[in-house]
Amino acid sequence: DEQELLAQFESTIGHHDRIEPRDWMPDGYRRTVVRQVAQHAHSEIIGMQPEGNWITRAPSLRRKATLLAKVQDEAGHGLYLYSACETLGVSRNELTEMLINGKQKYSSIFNYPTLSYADVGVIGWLVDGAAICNQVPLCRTSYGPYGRAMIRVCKEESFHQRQGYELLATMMRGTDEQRAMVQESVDRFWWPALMMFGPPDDDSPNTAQSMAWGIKRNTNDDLRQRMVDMTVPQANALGVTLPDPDLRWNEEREAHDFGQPDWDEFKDVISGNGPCNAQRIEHRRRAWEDGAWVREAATAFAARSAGVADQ
Ligand code: FAQ
Repeated sequence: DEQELLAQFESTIGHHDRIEPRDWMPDGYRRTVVRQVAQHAHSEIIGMQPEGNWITRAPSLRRKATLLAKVQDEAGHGLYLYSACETLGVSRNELTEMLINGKQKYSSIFNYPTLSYADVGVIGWLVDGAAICNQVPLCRTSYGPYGRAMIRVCKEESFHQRQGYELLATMMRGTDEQRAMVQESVDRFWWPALMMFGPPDDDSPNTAQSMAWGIKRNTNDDLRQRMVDMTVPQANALGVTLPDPDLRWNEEREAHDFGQPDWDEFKDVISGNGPCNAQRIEHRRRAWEDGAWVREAATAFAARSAGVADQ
């Protein structure tokens, strides 16, 4: 009965074992995993747009090939994550509809424009850097298909992060104008990158329950702190300044003190009013509509092939 199933579920969670698709789970657990994994998948897919904007304008063949590969990886991550979500009984079509209708979210960071080529490097360095901080612990998330997807995704994100850092290191060895481009981009992306970890812990409605269920392994503020501590030495090595006058090493805590992002701006962006929200969704809607004939043809072909197999 239900009581027994719940006890079994809680024992699995208590032992840090995985919940698998056919296991019994509380409705709230299922809803929360679907919400988080769907948002994650949507972020990968929408996240192709800001960098995709620079593919035709990459400064060399090598940079173009690298950027193409990275953006393709993001499509792959999105597809794994949609598959992980489908194990919980929602289809990719339904998920895409919920993205386009605004019923599900995607990461705030992809609602900012990419204004210069340095943004490609800064997204790799800071945005993929933040993604790694957030996702490495998710390899141990309690939902099996999500955790296993994260293992491969994290390996690819590490390549993306190095790619961004190497691009910036090259620009920083270039002209004064190139160094200024990098700094200007860091100034625009630093605070939005810190917002990726979500609202402060005392304003995060989902953290306590998601941690109790082992869906999240760390709080938002904990991971944000890790990101700052990881990034400061890299910024020094690059020779860029992080735009935070309150940023300093705290001997006692053995961690950096830092300022707060503008949380009103964050709320605006996640309610659909960021600089590029409308453009991102419009682009996705158009791609979805333009692809309808491919889905129809694939479905018709699959049905015909199945018919042939039956004969
Ligand atoms: N953006 O109670 P919490 C990538 C929402 S990396 C938008 O703290 P939770 C790789 C939250 O959903 C980016 N919304 O929520 C890449 C909730 O709203 P809801 C993707 C946000 O879930 C790199 C409300 O605020 N990574 O794509 C954000 O416990 C380069 C209250 O917040 C992931 O998705 C935000 N930043 O914690 C691709 C990682 N923060 O749903 C291309 C997995 C919060 O109740 C290029 N996700 N909200 O309406 C997570 O770890 C968690 O879901 C958090 C949020 C930490 C994002």
